[in-house]
Amino acid sequence: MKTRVTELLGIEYPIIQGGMAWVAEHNLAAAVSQAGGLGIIGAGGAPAAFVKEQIEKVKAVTDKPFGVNIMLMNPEADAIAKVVVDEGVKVVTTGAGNPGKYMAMWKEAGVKVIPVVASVAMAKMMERGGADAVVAEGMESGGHIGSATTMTLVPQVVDAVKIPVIAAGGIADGRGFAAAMMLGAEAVQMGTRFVVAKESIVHENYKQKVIMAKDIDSEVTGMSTGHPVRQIRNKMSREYLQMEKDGAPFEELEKLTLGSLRRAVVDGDVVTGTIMAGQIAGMVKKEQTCAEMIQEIMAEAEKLLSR
Ligand code: TUI
Repeated sequence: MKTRVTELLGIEYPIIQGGMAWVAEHNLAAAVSQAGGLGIIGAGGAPAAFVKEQIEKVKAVTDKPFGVNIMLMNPEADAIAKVVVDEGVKVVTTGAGNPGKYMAMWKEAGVKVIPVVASVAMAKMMERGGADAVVAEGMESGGHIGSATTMTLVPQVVDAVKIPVIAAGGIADGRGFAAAMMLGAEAVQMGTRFVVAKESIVHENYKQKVIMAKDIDSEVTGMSTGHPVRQIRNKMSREYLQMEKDGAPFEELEKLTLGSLRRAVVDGDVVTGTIMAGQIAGMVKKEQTCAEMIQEIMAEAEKLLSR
């Protein structure tokens, strides 16, 4: 299936992997790229030196294109923005902020820039700044989210910009893929389904929480702090929401979640850790290889789209 996004990125299938902090490391990124999608290393809150190592590890196992996601709240974002240029990374996606100040440097180096946006205004600003495409991410997504749903955001962004739009949030199978295409998207970004991939190094406890999750098992913390984060409900999310309700100061809430994503992903602490996942977790039921996932989604989507 050819779209402007497959052409832009030189990939076989219009499926890109979300830049999930702690989750999207070299094994997952390489597997998605090898399977014909676009694998992404998620820099999350990691130091620049670590991101550089991850890039080298992906390069060692695949010649296929891959990208790096820069979470812009990372204090080392400036350094990581330079690392991607020095390492000759072909694609950068960004999250949780405005990558405007890096755009000229990346364009100069020939890096394809794909900011993740949660609003039409941000999509237009990114297009003006020279973005090659945008990911329009709905609030069905896991992790840090905006407030519009995928169903409403994607067509509005498609109408507002000329660059290709990649849909994200609530997409995990061929039906979601086909629906995104109907909304005008030219690729999809998926996170939650790839969390449970065989190649994903995520702790088995975390994978089981995603696999066992039902439709309404996620909730959003941090509405009051301006950093809403979708995660699977557990002791940590309940405690956080209770503290928010009680009017706890921002610093105290921050302290509660410090290191909590790592605790869940790496240590498998799914009680006091934060289990970031999208609403579509309710439909993600099996561990498969990235290639199996991509093949299954494309076969189903092609059948639906040819009806
Ligand atoms: O970035 C994400 N998802 C993320 S980042 C993340 S790491 C984290 N960990 C703990 C607490 C908070 C974050 C986990 N999940 N998705 C892309 C995304 N970007 N969603 C929303 C936005 C966004 C928000 C505001 C993009 C731009 C923006 O603009 C703000 C501005 O500077 O004007």
